[in-house]
Amino acid sequence: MPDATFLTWPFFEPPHARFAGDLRTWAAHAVPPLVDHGDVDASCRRLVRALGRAGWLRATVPAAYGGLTDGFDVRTLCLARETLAYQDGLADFAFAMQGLGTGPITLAGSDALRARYLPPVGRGEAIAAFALSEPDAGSDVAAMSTTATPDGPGHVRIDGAKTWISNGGIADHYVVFARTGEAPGARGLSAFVVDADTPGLQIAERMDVIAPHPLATLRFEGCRVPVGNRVGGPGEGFKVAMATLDVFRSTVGAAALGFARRALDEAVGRAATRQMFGAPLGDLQLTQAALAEMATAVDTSALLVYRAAWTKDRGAPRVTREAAMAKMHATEAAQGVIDRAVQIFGGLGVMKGVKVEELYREIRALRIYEGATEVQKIVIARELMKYAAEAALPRAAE
Ligand code: COS
Repeated sequence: MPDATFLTWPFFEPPHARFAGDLRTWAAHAVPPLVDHGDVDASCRRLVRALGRAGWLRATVPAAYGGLTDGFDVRTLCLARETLAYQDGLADFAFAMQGLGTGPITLAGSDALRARYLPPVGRGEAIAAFALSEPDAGSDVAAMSTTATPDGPGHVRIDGAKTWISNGGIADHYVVFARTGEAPGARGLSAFVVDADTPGLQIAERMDVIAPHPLATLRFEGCRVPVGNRVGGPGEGFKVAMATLDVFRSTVGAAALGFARRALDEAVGRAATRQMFGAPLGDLQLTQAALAEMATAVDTSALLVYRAAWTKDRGAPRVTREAAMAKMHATEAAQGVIDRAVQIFGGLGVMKGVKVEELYREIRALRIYEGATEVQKIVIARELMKYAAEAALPRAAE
């Protein structure tokens, strides 16, 4: 049973603790039979359906469209991801992508788009995806080259490619970001919802990665989409993407936290039972030092993740700095915690089928996707510099 004492922290309200406790109980018995890491497409479809039927996906859409709370409750999203990641990476993935894939619609979509796309996603009857990255524009979003150009009355045509798209190949719809050219760079992008069966949208390639999940490159060739499918105003795509990432970056940190907490628990269990030099491994001071540092890393991640989530839930319009810190720290710290857990397991730690081996593969991509650690550093530093300019901090004499 994972440590749940953090739920008494002042960041949370009673419904949060209930949500986390109930989800933990559900996930422990419902998730294992649904997951086959050798068939990630079928597993994710099963997981989305089950998460929807059990009501957990209601956390990914607003109450007006069948959801749990008025807007995003970021603490609930983070608790869900942490709890599901503790159980299984694919369960976390299936949950998270429903929220990220419709996040732009929730935050900036028209009532018509919300009414059409959000309820089935919240019930687990449709699968969502977020298509931002391109072969030559991952971290540098403003450099994207996919275009959406006017094509007859009331339509645009989308041409280009998107890559590293989670749920690519199994999604029912994608929020696609494209250059519409209102202005150069970041100010000339717009977002559109594209149904998966729209002519001109093809899955160009399925991608296999060290912790497999549905992932693909998409190709758009003359893909006609009604202008009414635009999410937000013309030229507002970059802001829509960034506002969505402001919400979901904290949740990536939460998933990393779930992996790290699981690795810590596995390591403590191993240290308590594995005999070495005539005593449990945990009697060795080097093991104790490792466990102490791992536990501290887990708690610092939790503090940053739930600080960011709480700040957003309290109504802060932007949590760019807090979310970037949470994502950066929690993913980097989790990598270290899991690595040490593998070390404590010794040879067993790198054997397929052993949980820490799975965690070792699962954590790696989180330091890269939704803004690599290096991007988070840029984001945090820019926020500091902005603050320095606005607050007129004391400057050294020139
Ligand atoms: N929320 C709302 N608006 C935001 C925002 C946010 N978090 N961040 C930036 N904006 C706005 C800015 O205020 C600016 O608006 P104005 O044009 O009105 O001034 C506009 O968006 C452009 O911002 P900026 O000049 O900072 O754009 P850059 O191209 O320099 O941004 C970074 C660079 C690195 C910050 C950005 O490209 C980024 O976050 N990249 C990582 C993307 C990512 O996570 N990719 C992974 C794919 S998702 S799985």
